[in-house]
Amino acid sequence: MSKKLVNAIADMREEEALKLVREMVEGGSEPVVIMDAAREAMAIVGQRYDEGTYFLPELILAGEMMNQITDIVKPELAKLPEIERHGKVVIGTVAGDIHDIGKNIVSFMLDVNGFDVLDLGVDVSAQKFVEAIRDFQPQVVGLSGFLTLAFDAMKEIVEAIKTAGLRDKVKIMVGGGQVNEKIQEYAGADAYGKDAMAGVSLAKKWVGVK
Ligand code: B12
Repeated sequence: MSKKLVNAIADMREEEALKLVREMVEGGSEPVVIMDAAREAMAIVGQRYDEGTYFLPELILAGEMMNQITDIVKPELAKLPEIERHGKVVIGTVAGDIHDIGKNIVSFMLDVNGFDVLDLGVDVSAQKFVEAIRDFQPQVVGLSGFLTLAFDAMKEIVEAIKTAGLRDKVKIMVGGGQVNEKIQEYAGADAYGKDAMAGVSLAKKWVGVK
């Protein structure tokens, strides 16, 4: 069933993909399994775009499918046995960048792994991050970005957090498409996470949970 879902999303068969997700939910599949299939499909979509077989309309449709799948799966989380909450995370796609598929997966995985997540959405300014840290008081901040110009935005956000006197209150992780350890260093963040599970591991480590 997972493989079928991966193919349906990757091949842009929207109705079939959503039907499969509903069937998987009804059949008791774990939300994480469904989201993992969706993530695998998105990687294929990305490849096809890079190879020149897919263009912007396919990417937009893929983004919409991801959002619809998340909407179907999210309510299922509430039905899971209550898990211990470990801490709080503020996350967002940085200013100038609207790619949110990867960030949404990270948000989702943090949530199912016991974190209260405040997702600020896309194109989030340094000011918004600073305000959210003051109000929500997270232990962890996640900055997502897929464009090259996101690297400077990440640096500006970390600087603004420093200027606001909040830098020692939070650990900051960065991730997304072309982000790597070098960008993490450039931005002045604490760590780089290559995927959603890496983000979960970092957050757990920082709040002292195994
Ligand atoms: C889908 C997509 C889009 C969709 C986005 C839909 C959406 N709702 O997000 C749309 C069509 C809107 C889009 C628009 C654009 N895009 Co685009 N897009 C892509 C594409 C194909 C896939 C990105 C994606 O979502 N991948 C799927 C996810 C799941 O990927 P992932 O990396 O595995 O995600 C994991 C990690 O990154 C990590 N992660 C992510 N965030 C975080 C955060 C933290 C804290 C942690 C720990 C981990 C983490 O966890 C994720 C889950 O495991 C990439 C190409 C590619 N192959 O990557 C181009 C790409 C990113 N886009 C690109 C460009 C240029 C654009 C546009 C400027 C195009 C245009 N001319 O308008 C606009 C940007 C507008 C803007 N201001 O942002 C370029 C960027 C080039 C660059 N160097 O800057 C790319 C690389 C394509 C290319 N090869 O040229 N795009």
